[in-house]
Amino acid sequence: MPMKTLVQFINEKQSEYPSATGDLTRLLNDIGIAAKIVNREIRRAGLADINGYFGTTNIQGEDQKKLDVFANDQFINALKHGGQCAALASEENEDMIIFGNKYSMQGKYVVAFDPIDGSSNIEVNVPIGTIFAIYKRISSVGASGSLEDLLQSGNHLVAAGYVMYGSSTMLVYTTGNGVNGFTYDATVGLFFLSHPNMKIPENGTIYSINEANYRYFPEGVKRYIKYCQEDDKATNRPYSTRYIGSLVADVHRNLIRGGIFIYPGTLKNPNGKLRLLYELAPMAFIVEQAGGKASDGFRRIMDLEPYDLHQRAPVFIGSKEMVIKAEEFMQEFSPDFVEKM
Ligand code: AHM
Ligand code: MG
Repeated sequence: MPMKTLVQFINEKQSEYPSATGDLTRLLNDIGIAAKIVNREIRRAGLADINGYFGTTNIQGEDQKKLDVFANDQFINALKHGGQCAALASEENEDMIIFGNKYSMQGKYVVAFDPIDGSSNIEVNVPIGTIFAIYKRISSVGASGSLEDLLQSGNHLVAAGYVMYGSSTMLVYTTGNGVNGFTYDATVGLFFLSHPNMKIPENGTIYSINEANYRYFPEGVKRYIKYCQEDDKATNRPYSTRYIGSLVADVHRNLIRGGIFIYPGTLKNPNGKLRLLYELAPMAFIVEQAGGKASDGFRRIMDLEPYDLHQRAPVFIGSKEMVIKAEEFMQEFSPDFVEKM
């Protein structure tokens, strides 16, 4: 059977919309090219001098790894020279980057991204990822991009996706019409459609959470964990724990197998750890498009209004029935927790 490439698939989708200009197609293709370059470098990690720290810290106060910096540069360059993107926000840059060249100012879109998600896993050869979120700008085409272009809720996402650099490299994306996954064939340098129309099981038996923070969890999360660990044949409990520590890889596994990923707010950090704009909103869009659910325990992640590029939010994301159950525990045992956010 002939295999469809990512570029062919994107072009085919565009042709279903007679009014489409091809700008989003070009933007997605540019992201695909940057992903290939980053993938090449990741595959050489350990051989090339790409492991380790760069000697700087980012806005979150985290040490930047060489690969964080390399990947960030690749995506910025791809977007800067592509001409479709007027401005961007990255985990690695405190402020948004506005492309001042005339070409980019004509771009209709802005992009928020996390160039390397799961950085702490780089030197131990565990899957890492890239996450991207594409919004249509609010400011006029031809003018400079503005902060309000990026501070839009997930409901305004035009497209979102992730790249997972795992045992194989995959690019998974949605434009709001289902989710499709592509696997990279390094021998020909192309992504091929391998996971058409991905659907997350409504229920699963995996829960993913960093349980080391248990004593700081809200009561609702503590009770939900106990629920996951109880014996009950009818609901296949006890569930299993799987925690990679790379959001992309944990969510990707749950997308295929069924499961829930939780990074809750804690008594120490009421908004949790993960960032709304370039981690949670795009992953929520993908999971919802695959039939799953993503919430902060009370509200849809997609409904949360960003006020800061690097703002954090708690997250419960994955199989619909599992997220609904976790929300019930939050609402019953930690109803005041939403106020802390
Ligand atoms: P990063 O983007 O700086 O790598 O941080 C995000 C990562 C997620 O991929 C992962 O889910 C989480 O941080 C793990 O955090 P923790 O080590 O606290 O469990
Ligand atoms: Mg990240």
